[in-house]
Amino acid sequence: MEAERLEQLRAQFSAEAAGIDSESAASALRDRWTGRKSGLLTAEMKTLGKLSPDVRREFGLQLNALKDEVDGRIAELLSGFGARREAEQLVRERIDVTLPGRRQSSGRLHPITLMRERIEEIFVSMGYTIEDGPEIETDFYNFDALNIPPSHPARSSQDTLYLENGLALRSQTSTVQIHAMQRRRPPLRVIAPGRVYRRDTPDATHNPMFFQVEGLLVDRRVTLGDLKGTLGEFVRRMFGPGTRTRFRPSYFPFTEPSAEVDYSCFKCGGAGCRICKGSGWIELGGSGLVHPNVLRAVAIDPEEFSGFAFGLGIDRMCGLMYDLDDIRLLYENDARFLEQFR
Ligand code: FA5
Repeated sequence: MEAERLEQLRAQFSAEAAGIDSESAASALRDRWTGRKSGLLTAEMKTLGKLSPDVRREFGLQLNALKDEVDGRIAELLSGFGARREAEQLVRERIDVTLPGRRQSSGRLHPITLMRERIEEIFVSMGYTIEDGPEIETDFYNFDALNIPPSHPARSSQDTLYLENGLALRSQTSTVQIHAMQRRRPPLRVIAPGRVYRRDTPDATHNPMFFQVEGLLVDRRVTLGDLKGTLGEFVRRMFGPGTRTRFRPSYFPFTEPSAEVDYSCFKCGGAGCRICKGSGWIELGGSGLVHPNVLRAVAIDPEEFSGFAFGLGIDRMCGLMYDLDDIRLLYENDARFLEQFR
């Protein structure tokens, strides 16, 4: 009777185990057969107490053997499905370590910064130091000390951006000439790159805020020849050894004599092209010998000392060098534009 019951249970378990097709079904099978509370074999064990001692021992041994078979089979099923799940997961989450990594984008120096650094390198190698000055100035630095008379149009609010209390944004780096001569006594050679502000209407060659670099050298017996030699050397190092300069008479209140400086086009060498608009020459900036009144404003004796000064526009240099159609691009902060410069 008990032997029959055992065979029946074994056959039933085999049939159920054969139909198991998932890990969760295998877990459910385990609960159904060996679960502590309501497992079929657990219930069968509980009936042992009602049997006679001889039958109980025999049936008990066989029931335990069946339980071992059931446990073994269920463990086999579970580990089979577990292994399959792991294998599937490995395939699903496979990482192709041979794929190239994601490119990290790093910042670049702004074209104005690149140009300023090239200019600084050239002048520093010629013994110049780099000077700095405020962007907000009083009338003394903006005009008086630079020999700009009270009636001069540059003082008008149409040209200069005034702030409160008579202060104004500097419209040229020439203001740093005054600071430099107040800070140090001659002989001195400085360059001063920096931002300047003008009430200019923006267009392809004008920004209301742009960069200039000022140069100033004060010593004994400085001549126009020194100025020409210095700017000539600068353009040769900047634009190539064959670059020539030309000086055209001009007027600035703070220099006498004054000159506009041009250099031969770096693209066509002077033959005439799109960059130089067919003239063969490109404007570099203003220059001249420091006016005696400017030296007097900072208590330097013009009988003993003389000097030269120049002021160059960095934005336009940048525009020409990088062949930009419009220098306003420099301040639009479009990453696609800025990424191109090194
Ligand atoms: C001056 O600013 C004088 N301070 C230069 C100078 C210094 C003369 C020392 C003598 C001695 P100017 O206004 O020409 O000069 O300007 C110089 C350069 O600034 C120009 O050649 C041009 O390259 C640049 N520039 C002028 N206005 C603008 C603007 N709105 N946008 C971009 N660049 C400009």
